[in-house]
Amino acid sequence: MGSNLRIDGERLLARLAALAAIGATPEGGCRRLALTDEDRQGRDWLVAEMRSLGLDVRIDAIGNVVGILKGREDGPAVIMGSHIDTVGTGGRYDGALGVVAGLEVLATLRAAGIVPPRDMAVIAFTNEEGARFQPDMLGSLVWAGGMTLDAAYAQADAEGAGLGAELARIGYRGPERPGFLPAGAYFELHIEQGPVLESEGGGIGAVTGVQAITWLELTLGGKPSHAGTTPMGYRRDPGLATARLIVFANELTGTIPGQLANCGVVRVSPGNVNVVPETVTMTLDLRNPDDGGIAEAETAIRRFCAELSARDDVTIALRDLARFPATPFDETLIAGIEACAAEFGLPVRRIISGAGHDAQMMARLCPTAMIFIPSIGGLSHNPAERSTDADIVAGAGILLAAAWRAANA
Ligand code: HGY
Ligand code: MN
Ligand code: MN
Repeated sequence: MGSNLRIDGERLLARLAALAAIGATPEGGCRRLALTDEDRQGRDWLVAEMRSLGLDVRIDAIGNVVGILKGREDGPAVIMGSHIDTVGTGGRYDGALGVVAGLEVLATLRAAGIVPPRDMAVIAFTNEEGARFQPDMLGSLVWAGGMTLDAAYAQADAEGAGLGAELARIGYRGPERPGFLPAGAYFELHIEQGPVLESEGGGIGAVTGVQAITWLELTLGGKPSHAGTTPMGYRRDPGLATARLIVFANELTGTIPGQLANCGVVRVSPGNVNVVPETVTMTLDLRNPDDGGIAEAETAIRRFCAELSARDDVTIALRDLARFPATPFDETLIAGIEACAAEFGLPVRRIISGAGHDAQMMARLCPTAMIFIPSIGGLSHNPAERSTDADIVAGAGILLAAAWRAANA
């Protein structure tokens, strides 16, 4: 058994389309921000699909949705997963692919009447994106014991809505203890979200690990004053300081090898055209494959903030939103993915992940690996995010083969 098992591509694509219809945006993408009604609808859909497959459906206290195919014996489960929440301008595949493909693997085993040696499961983790509540990968971080439930529940979005209250509001504050299902191995199928695989003619990515991520929130405080009557030399302008900080972070990417920097949020108060701002809240998303490099970038930014505060006579307060080290994946599982791709006659290459993933957290618990398929144009976190049906089906086939190999190891 095993080598002749094949997923049902049409069934997989139909489920992906059904999920993409939930929170669909006019631009052709998806908007299912964590713990919104759209996220709840996606969760309800997933639970119904899991139940239709006869899986044992469990919801844990941080809202992770778990579908379990019982195995013959007790023992650590082979888990597949990802997330169904999206960023505000999300696409159809980021996260959804890994959850729906995991479902397809279990559906394939069920349809063949196969009982795996030990439990196999698919998990949709809560709030992977970190777009509404920080940090990102929050549900898998709690699952892996890296954040307490109390700390997670206390997170609030930009409007002040609490994570715990929102989880209860949508009915997904479940009874299970996060991490209740012991994991023997974890696999995540995901779109690459970058241009590498496509630029090399396509194929499968055997992901070697995830780069380090640091998210900072900076609150800059000045003095609100009239934009027409206040001489430039008298201003304490956090808006100007913010602009200087964004340029500084960007220039670091030219001096620190592998360094990336993004400012995705700038909230100005009072936000009136004719008022020198009182406060600006901004975020910096720093990434680097090397822990030393990202630490160097953060140190430089903190030092620049001290200089900027004196220069522009503004206050600058920093708050951590996320901080995750570079995370390597399991060599045996990576080699297994390469072998599965070769058996399917698919080109495969090793690749590091630029994006954060729930696999980054599951790697704290068990041998973990990811499978990438190409993103058309390398585009993601964009409604135009697309992958070909052929790559989607091929990726899910590798997920089945790799997970089954691990289940029988
Ligand atoms: O931010 C990330 O890399 C992921 O999309 N949450
Ligand atoms: Mn993702
Ligand atoms: Mn994402």
